[in-house]
Amino acid sequence: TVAPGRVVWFTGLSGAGKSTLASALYAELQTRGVAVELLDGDAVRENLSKGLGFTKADRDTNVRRIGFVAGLLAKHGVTVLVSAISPYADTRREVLGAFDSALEVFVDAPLEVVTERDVKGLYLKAIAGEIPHFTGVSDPYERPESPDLHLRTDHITVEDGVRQLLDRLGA
Ligand code: GGZ
Repeated sequence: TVAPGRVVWFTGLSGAGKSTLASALYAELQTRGVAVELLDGDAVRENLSKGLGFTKADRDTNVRRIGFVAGLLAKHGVTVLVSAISPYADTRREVLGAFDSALEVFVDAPLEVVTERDVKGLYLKAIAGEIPHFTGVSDPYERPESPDLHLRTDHITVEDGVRQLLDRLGA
């Protein structure tokens, strides 16, 4: 039984596997009858945060908006899965700190690995200088110092990750 109203916040580089893990956990929780919602970076930027860019100010605005919506849902007992790079430690601390028991999940794969995967071809463009402020290439990613869960996605499978997440949630 997953305690109601938990927030699970996936942070990490583009291509590290945040969305993959979050949607796999989402599916698993749904089959268990848990009220769960997914706030995914891509969908959020197309809707809630349309028009925002990738400066620190815009990323912070994005992350705070996600935190606000997560709070509304969690208040009603919904388990909220957030998938967003959320690269700045101070902003994560501020937003996650507002919850009683948010889990910070560091979805971690080395830059060489995500560059190699380059699912969307963004790293190639960023390295060529075609995308300014690209996280990990031309923009910072501040690694969590003490995440609740640290998943090395170059070493574990999605199933392993989901198992560890369910463990952490007490499910
Ligand atoms: C990082 C970028 C950028 C730049 C576009 N830097 O892997 P994706 O493609 O599908 O997810 C990334 C997404 C980042 O949005 P977030 O809302 O997660 O970022 S933040 O939490 O920092 O606000 C990536 C794509 O947008 N993308 N330009 N410059 N990622």
